[in-house]
Amino acid sequence: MEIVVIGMGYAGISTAAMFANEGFNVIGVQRKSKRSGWKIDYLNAGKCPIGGDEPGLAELIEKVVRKGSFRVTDDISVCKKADVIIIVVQTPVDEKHEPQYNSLKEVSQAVGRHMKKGVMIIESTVAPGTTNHIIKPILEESSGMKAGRDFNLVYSYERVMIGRLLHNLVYMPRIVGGLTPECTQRGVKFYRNIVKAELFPTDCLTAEVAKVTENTYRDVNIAFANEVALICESLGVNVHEVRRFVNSLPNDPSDPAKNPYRMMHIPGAGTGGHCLPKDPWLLKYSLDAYGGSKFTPKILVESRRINDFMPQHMKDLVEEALHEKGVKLQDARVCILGLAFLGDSDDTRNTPALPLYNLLKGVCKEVVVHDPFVKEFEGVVLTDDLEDALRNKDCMVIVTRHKEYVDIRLDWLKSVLATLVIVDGRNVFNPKDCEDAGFSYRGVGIGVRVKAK
Ligand code: SAJ
Repeated sequence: MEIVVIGMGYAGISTAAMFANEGFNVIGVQRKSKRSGWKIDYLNAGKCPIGGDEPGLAELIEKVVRKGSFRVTDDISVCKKADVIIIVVQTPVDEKHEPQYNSLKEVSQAVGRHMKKGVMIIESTVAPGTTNHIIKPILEESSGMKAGRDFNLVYSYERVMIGRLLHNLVYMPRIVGGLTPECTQRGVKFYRNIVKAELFPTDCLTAEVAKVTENTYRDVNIAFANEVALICESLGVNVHEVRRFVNSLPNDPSDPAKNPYRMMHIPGAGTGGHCLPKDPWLLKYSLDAYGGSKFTPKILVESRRINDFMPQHMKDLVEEALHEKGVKLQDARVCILGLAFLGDSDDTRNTPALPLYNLLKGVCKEVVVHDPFVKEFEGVVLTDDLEDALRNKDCMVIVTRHKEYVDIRLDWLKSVLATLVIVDGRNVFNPKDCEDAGFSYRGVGIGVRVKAK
């Protein structure tokens, strides 16, 4: 069977390599864009363009490219021989939180022009209603075929998690939403080739709502943790102590397998990535675009605002901690540790480090960013030399929990910093150890006990 995977991103590459390893002939399609065009030659050389730690992925790509069952091109006309076309292009939201579907629409147009009768089209994260209201009409119009009758249309989303790309594809249950029951059935049969976990059949719309809800749930829970963190700071307690106790509430003794009664998330410097900052807005957009009802969601909107506020809060903590050492923000040289949005990853999409960098850059004497995985980032002074980054600085700000930072020793830090100030956005350091070592310490959710007079 011929499979074409359009969009060589985290999900596209791992999906293509998995199917290529299961005996399918897979062609990846990647447009020659400034940001990602280089991946075509890189993948065809059997190399993995995804940085950070992705167990098994680099070896798998090398194997299937050498075997000749996976190759990449920018020529979308390869769709004409495909039995299955999987569209996994990015669907970002703009500053008005509206989904930007231009690349998805262009791709759907092109697929429609080339696809053959009987093909199955599968596509990825979109606002609920998009498959029915946008993708389907474009495919029918540009192919002259009828969805459900002449070709199958399925929505099935990846549960992509940085650091677990391959693992999740195989071991995570998967929702398969078809336009018709026949589409669903064919989609379930197709994914049985690589998914070892349960496959849940449903319709497109339900699957689309489930995907964005899955991430909105997480974003709201992180916002809850961040709000509790701000309360703890004001009350002078440590949110991580509070969280430990809250989550110690035992499972239901009569049914221990039940989910923990409490699963408070971890407060921090903000929520980045390609999922959480976007999916709540896709859910809200679908309500406005297709929902009809005048109901306006409040919790998911307010949660986005709280999470987006955290970089500003980090700047406030930097100002407060420097002040304690008698250093004004405008005189300070600051080092931000971590540009990636997630620990031990090179993924910088929607990273909370960028708004913090921009907030500080405009005010401080100097701001440098360190990251062990991110090699370059337009407009950011970036280095992967930790000592160089920290030398003679007045404040070290942790935004990303890279392992390299967890290993930093306070006595080493004292020998490189000019002023002993730590602002901890990921609960890396022990506040008391820092204070005992002479540092001014601020952390998200770490209340500063008013020093007894
Ligand atoms: N974050 C917190 N507190 C938390 C968890 C995360 O502040 O308790 C921050 C992280 O630092 C990061 C951002 O949120 O900046 C996103 O973190 P994430 O762990 O959710 O990572 P993502 O964006 O890769 O999320 C993906 C999502 N998976 C899919 O979309 C299929 C998400 O639904 C998963 O729950 C998550 O991976 C996961 O669990 O790893």
